[in-house]
Amino acid sequence: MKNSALFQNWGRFKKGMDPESIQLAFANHLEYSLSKDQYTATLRDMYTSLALSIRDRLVERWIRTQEVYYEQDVKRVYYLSAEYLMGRVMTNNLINLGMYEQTVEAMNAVHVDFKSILEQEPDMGLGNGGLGRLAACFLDSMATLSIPAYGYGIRYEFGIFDQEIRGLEQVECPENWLQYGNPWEIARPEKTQRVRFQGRVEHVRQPDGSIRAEWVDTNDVIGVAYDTPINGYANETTNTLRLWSARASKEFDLEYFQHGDYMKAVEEKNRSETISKVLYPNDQVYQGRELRLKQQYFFVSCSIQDIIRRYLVNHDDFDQFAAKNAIHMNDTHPSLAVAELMRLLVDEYNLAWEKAWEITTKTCAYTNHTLLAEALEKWQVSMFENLLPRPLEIIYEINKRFLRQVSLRYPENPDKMKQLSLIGEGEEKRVRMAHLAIVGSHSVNGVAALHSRLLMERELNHFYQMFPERFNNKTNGVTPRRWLAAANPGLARLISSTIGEGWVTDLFQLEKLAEKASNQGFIEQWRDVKQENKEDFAALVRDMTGEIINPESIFDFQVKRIHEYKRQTLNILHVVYRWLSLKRGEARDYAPRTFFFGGKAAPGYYMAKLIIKFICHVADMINKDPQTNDLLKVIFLPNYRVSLAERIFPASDVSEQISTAGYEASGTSNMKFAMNGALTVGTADGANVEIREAVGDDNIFIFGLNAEEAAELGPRYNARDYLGDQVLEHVLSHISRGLFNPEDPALFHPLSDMLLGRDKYLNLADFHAYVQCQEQVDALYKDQMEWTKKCILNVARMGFFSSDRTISEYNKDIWKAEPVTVTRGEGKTPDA
Ligand code: NBG
Repeated sequence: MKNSALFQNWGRFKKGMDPESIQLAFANHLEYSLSKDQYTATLRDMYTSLALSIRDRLVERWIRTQEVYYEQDVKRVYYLSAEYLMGRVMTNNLINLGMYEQTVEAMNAVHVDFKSILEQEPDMGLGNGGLGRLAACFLDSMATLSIPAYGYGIRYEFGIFDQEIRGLEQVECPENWLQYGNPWEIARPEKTQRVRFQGRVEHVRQPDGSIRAEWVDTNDVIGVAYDTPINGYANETTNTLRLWSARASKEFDLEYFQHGDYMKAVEEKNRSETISKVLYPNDQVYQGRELRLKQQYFFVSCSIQDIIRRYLVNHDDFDQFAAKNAIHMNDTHPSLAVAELMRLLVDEYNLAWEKAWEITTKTCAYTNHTLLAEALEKWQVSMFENLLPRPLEIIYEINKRFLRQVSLRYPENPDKMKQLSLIGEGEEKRVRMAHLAIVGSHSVNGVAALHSRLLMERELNHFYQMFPERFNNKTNGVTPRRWLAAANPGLARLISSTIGEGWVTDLFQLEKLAEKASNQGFIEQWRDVKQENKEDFAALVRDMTGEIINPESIFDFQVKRIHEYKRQTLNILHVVYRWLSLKRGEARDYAPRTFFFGGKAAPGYYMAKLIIKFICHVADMINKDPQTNDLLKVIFLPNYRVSLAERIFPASDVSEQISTAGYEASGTSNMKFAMNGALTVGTADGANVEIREAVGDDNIFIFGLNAEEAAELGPRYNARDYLGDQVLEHVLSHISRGLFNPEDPALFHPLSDMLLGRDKYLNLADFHAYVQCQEQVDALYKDQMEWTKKCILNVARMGFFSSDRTISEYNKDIWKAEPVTVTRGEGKTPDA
């Protein structure tokens, strides 16, 4: 309801961005929002007050942005993702608002240490790894490119667990990020959606003779919206990340109350609220748990209902739906969106099936993020029957019609039906979520050129033949605001003072650095920045682990989830190899190097946890060896997460990207490292291939089998073919005989068994090439001028890997939404 009187003062309280206004706002929130004074205010209170002050400034832009979207009835992009790995948001918000310097000044003026305020913010860790972080980078780019966009997801009460290393192994601790409240979000208890589960379906004949499905006797859960503003860089656009939190529905409780069972009612309430309790900590492993399926349907159903509600504000029929909405599925986790949109259009809004199907396929698009078979979601039909009977019927109907199309297309090939069906007929019937996503979408993309090609040629070839026009590639990117401007202020300053600030929104401008790559003065400045970052990082490592490391050594990192295909094993084998070579006094020209590892293992992934344990045992032994200490150290960095990553990339010299070719869909840390001036040691996998094309063969270390060779070797791989090197044999026998753990010599047996047995990831096949490559790294590092020149060229050629480029491509090819410039007219009322 419009109420002009209410808004007559609209705009009179506009928030200033100067240090004095920030200081006032800060003091105001400390006193009036938190009720604290100079004696009682803690650092956390100061963080909260500052966050609220910044949020006020976001809110002005946010309200205006949403008004403009309604006024202009724009086409909206909806990004559906089960994960958002946002990390901390304060610095990013300040940089995008253009008030970072002013805030530092404001805090200095009141003698508050700004850095320690930043440290108060917990990471918003609502994701596992690359997939969730990509979603976060995309939100930043969509807002920066002024695309009317919304992120939809789940407000997990517990995000990814905190990892501690105790007794040289991983221990998982719950991460309670909401413990002290979340000043960035705004709860919308009035914005709720009802989600149905269980029950049964009645097919009721209507007066006009048609049959209508009614999903009845359901157990409902309520989704409550929590909104976080996402602002663009140097513009007024402020989009929304809407996360759903589960709340018990009244009716659901009442049933039990009526039977007088108060305790049961409360228990049931708790049960429905567990839906948004915790993020599943598996990265790329499908684990068919019912609660996970509930999470997926819960957030998809809330989101699709919300999308329709918003559309109907400006429309009274669905004719414009596909023209006004793009729904993007980040992997198959939200692929029930296809069935849910169909269900709502057909059951709730009475559209004919054909019409609804046309709208659905024109609206939906799907990104595949993996080539690992074990990551593919295939939900048991029996689980669907119980939990989601009506969506299951819809899926069957989609399949029936689709298979008719298949048999028309391939009348003489009945196998095609089996291969393409949405229902897999194994020992147990299962819904193949990727098939649902592909059939229900007008676009299917992979996340790097190689990955997309392999999808078309191999994993999804049957679908590619059926729908070639749907398939495309969108190589991943990362946001330069967070990963360069915010994370590496020293380098950002040097770059801006050399080529101006345009690179922040047009990363291709970094190319202008190339002509400076051989300039001695510039090289020295560059090295100074890197050295300072490394010294800062060494201090952090000392605080975190107690280890003293040499800041002059090569800082070599492999940080990512622990996975066999990512081959942390290959890296640690080489470390042990290097150590043994040094012990044997072999005259290898090693440069001093610190090997850092970091990453979480899924709690149920035995081999991944064993790999962490092994790395920690090796580190424990090697770091105590005075004979080799000045040349070699190994550090396992506990609790790798976004905020730690922000410290790592700026301090890095070498980036390890060594997955078995053909398994890493893209990788994105490879881009963040290169953007911060590290040189890549990597296989020809994922986006490494495109990084090589961009920076040139001379500026990257690519080694080992390519994807075709690895696939070809796989079936006839025999690890023992690659022994024959004495040192390597020693390495392996030390592992199996327990050199690193004399108290329990069999501990790492499974690891050496894997490496010498049917190792799917071909560690030993790439080992020698890897060792050679690492020796080239040492040699180059000794020539600091040459080394730094290559670092500069890497940064200069990272333009392509900005998520702004990626998002522009998504928008041009898939979403086709018009960017909208938002301006804040002074003193304008919302209905003006
Ligand atoms: C991951 C891939 C990475 C890729 C990110 C983002 C999943 C399922 N996939 O290679 O393994 O960079 O997605 O696209 O997490």
